[in-house]
Amino acid sequence: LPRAICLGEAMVMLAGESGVPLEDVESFRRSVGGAECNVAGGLAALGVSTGWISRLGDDGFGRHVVRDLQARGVEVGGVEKDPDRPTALYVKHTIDGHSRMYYYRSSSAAAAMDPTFLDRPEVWERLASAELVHTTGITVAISSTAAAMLERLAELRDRYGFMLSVDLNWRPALWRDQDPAPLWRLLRAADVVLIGADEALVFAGTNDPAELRELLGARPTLVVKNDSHSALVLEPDGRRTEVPAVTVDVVEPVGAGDAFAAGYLAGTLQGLPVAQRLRLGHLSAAAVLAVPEDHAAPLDPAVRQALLSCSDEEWA
Ligand code: KDG
Repeated sequence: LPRAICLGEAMVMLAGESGVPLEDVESFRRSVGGAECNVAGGLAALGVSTGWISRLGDDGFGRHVVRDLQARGVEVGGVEKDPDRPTALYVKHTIDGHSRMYYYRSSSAAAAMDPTFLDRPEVWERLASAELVHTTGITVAISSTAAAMLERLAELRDRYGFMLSVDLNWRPALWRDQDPAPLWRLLRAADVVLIGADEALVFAGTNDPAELRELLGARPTLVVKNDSHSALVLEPDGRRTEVPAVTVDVVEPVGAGDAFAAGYLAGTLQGLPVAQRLRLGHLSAAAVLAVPEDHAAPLDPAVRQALLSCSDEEWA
């Protein structure tokens, strides 16, 4: 069974030609998106045996998602097919240099996940033997039943002993006037919280790591990503490690945060020193920043190794 599990919704992503108003786009390029499945693909690409757990419609889009993830080396034995609800879709469209996401997911198969979903043997067996389980704030937002499922996931962590990782992934379009209290609870219960400095400002009113520590409590290791500049880790014992990002020509940024999470978490599972976990995060993010999709082909292992082991001066 996989060492790492990612739990959350995947969607078929349709990308319209950039620069053309959406109402004039005639054909769309299909890909797969969804924060947790992006992380699953990123972990698998870095050699971590990884499963993705979720629900999909019993439809062509669902079959495409499964095929795509399997081709990226992700284990999908914990996926449930719903005969009545569809696989979610989302449209990503870039105009005037900004990407916008339009969701078609409100009554999707994944939105129907609830706490009993974790009792399915295919699911609890995987959770019970995993070292790491990763999810995001998106899954809290997609439905109140999915939010309740994640409360249960935090309880199961105490029983099964996996490391619980949560990326804030603040998506205002999914929250509207929902109460974010369940998301705060999940973040405070996590062992690792990944958070972007810009989204932290909107969600928490601060991106100062010490203030985030006050707000999120003593438990989680905080990983604060400062976009293109740097990322830092603030451990529960107060140790702080910061590593500058690598500079790339950005084609399209969506998914880079998930790739960063995959790199950081793969480095954690592989027992790398904290600074190298951050380097691996930056390298994975850079690969996604350079493509229009939400995920990218894995970096050549020899290049990756050379970059991970170079000196701080060479890295900077
Ligand atoms: O982090 C990237 C995701 O935002 C993208 O793949 C789509 O999961 C998605 C979402 O809900 O926005």
